[in-house]
Amino acid sequence: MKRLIILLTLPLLACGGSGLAVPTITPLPPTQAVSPSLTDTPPIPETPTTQPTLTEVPPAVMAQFPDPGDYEWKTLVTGLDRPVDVQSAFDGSGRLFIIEKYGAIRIVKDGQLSSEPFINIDDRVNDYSNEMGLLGLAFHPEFEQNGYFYVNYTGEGGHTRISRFQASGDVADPASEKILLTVDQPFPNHNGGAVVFGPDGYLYLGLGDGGAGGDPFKNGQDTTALLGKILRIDVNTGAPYSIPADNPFGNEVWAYGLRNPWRISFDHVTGDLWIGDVGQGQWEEIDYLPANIPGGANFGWSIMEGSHGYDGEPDANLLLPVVEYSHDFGCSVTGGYVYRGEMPEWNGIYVYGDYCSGTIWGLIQVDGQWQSQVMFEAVATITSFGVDESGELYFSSDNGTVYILARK
Ligand SMILES: [Ca+2]
Repeated sequence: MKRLIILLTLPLLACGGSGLAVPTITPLPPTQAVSPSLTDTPPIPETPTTQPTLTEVPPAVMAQFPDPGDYEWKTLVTGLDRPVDVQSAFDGSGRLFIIEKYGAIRIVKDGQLSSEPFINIDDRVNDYSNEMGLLGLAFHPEFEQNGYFYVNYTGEGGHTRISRFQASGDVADPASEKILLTVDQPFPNHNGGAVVFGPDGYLYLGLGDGGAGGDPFKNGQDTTALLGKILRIDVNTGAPYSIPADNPFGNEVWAYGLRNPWRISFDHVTGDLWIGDVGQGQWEEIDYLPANIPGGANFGWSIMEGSHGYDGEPDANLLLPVVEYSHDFGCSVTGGYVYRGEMPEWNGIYVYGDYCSGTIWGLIQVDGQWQSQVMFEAVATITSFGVDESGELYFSSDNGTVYILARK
């Protein structure tokens, strides 16, 4: 037991900016006039096979931010046990699915939290460390017909599992599990967690660099390793899946150089990919990959932490973040979503936050320049954002509550 405790403690000490590792609230800076620092539109990643096509500035993006004073985060439901993800099945049912880290998924419908879980797999979820547990959820694009959904959790030995389950109505059978992929985790932290279907129908997975601090095995830059990556697999062919022919390295890897991509999302209007990559000790970053860019983008870790040299110096092949903020403003970025709901003044704004400080920013691109602005401060700890079938925006908090963005 003593050996286990030492193993668990070291990585957290060695890595102040790790995922969900920092339990305390970081005080906000005295003034909120300072915005996160911005970089210009990122360079196009090196193209392994075909010529890239940069999309124009996404359509239907507001050129300015709404007055955040006109909005608030209203409590949707409370009393959850460490909710870490909010997802929709997009099956017309209007249900929200809330992950509880220990291993259950709960349904919220018409603002009511169901007493019976959608599924509970705590018998196989290993959540003995802060960044471990049931971490991510995605519904198959044809969920309404096939009932398939996919989860990312840490299981036996703390290793990552990507599994498929099948639902019927408001319940899913834990015995329906089909394990698609297991990835060994050398340390308890930096497990990533994101599971998202892309507009191309492939399943994208966010995996961290394996943990400890400073990427000791240099997984981020190793395109043969599955850690420190965005993976892309075809779950509709092959057994249990196949590798798309246009993956850049002949394996599951789609993009690399990531430290802990806890949350990623696609804008369903533009097809752009947004990544919140948790920083080491100083810089939290948002990465952006325009639609139709070929695979093989290198987001820099551990050569770079944000736009700053870590193991090395920047070069033209690295895709630097479109926005970053220092640990004066938080401790661990929680990637969000481009708002596509019913409030037109928010349309096209990418909303992201910080787990510790509870600060929530908006991010837009105007005339090719990125602009980010503090929209809300210290709402609550932010574990994940989520959207419903109408595109309305939510976030979950360690305090057991799920909030929805609404006009006052
Ligand atoms: Ca980076």
